[in-house]
Amino acid sequence: MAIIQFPKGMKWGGTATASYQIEGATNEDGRGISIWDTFSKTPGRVVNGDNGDIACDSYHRYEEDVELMKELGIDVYRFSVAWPRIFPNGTGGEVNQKGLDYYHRLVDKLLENGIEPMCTLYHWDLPQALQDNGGWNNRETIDAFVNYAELMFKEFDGKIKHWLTLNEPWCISFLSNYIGVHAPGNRDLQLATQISHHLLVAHGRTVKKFREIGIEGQIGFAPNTTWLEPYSTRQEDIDACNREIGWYIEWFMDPVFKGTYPKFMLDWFKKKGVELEIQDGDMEDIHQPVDFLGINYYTGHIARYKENEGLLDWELVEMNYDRTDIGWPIFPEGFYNVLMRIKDSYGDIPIYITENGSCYNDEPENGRVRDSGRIHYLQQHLTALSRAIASGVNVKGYITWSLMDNFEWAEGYTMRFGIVHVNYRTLERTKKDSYYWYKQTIANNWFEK
Ligand code: JSK
Repeated sequence: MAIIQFPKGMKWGGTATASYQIEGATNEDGRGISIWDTFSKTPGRVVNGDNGDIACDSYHRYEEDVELMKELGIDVYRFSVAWPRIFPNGTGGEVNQKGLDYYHRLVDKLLENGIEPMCTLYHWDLPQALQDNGGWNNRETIDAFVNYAELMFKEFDGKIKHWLTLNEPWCISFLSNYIGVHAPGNRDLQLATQISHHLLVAHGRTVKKFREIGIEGQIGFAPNTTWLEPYSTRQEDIDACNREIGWYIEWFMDPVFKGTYPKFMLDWFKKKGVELEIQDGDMEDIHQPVDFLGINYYTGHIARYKENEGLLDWELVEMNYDRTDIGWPIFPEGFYNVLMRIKDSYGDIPIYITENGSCYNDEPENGRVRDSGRIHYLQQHLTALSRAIASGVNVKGYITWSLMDNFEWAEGYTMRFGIVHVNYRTLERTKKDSYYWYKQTIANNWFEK
């Protein structure tokens, strides 16, 4: 038996959302079309042809969802705003008041229940009208984003104190435009890399705007991370793993914290034929102090060098580690290593774990969901987190993904990450065993295993 204890003042949270993953009501109250509406309705893109038209119907059931959070005892709820609910065409003078009203209802309900809202401005639902104009490859999208962010800051000043610009910029750029698995589904390394730069400029200019207009609160961004441990001490294994990690961590964090791209990654992109266009002032814009850093971590593995035509030059070595139901190896040491690498590179920046969680597809039996796999995963990763805290990583809070099962992007409704089960036919919510375990852990600020 061992007790894992967390620091006093540690904030506990639940994240349900990306807007598109839970809200539904895609045709209501003037919401515009997003790239995920288009993508999910394109045959072959999403498992079973699933889409977010109904999802968890949180647009209508948010009060019930806040009740679930209240009983859980969380301090903070991380959610995202659907840009096309605010500006149906992405930009222009027309603000859709009904879209704003929804987020006011949600935020007010959270505040009434003593739950702090943490708002992500961009969690992947780009207005389709902007995509039709080149999307994130067009620098006009940067201006449109800053304009939308400014409106949100002013509208919710005093209510929302924690803001995130972008969720998982690696996914927005490379997964969506190089690997082609997420919307808009391109497969072009040059395009994807240029988009990663535009995203960083959009992030930096938004932070600048936040300071200029003097908004009360804190702002950061939430990159996703992974860890590959080299199979051997051969230099080529070490370098290949380092580049994979650097693709997520240093590529996105060095510009923000140091004002430069990491040379080892620039060299690598160049070798693969990428020519990055950086305009005057871009690096200064990106290099804005942020108040905190969000970290998303799910998985890692062991890998070795393997020559490859594409960007990646590694292959996984099957270690027969346990995997979650989505097939991702359970690798809590990677979580610790990621946090230590960030501390070594960027110092004591306050960190919120903005996502960490697991996919287990357990169904209710007689009203109970026995998701012991998820509890085990949480125990392992919270123990890794406590190691990082003991080693001086400045962790302010932990937010699990996800409050409830929802639309898992290209996997549709087949992959469940929630601590609350959602029946997608009846939309009934059922608390899983992990919900009760997490509730107890939050109440105690420790757990025993
Ligand atoms: C989960 C990453 C934000 C929130 C959650 C999916 C993801 C992913 C999913 C990589 C990926 C697929 C598949 C193919 C081939 C080669 C969400 N987080 N989530 N985060 N990331 N890969 N090479 N590296 O739902 O909305 O890749 O990859």
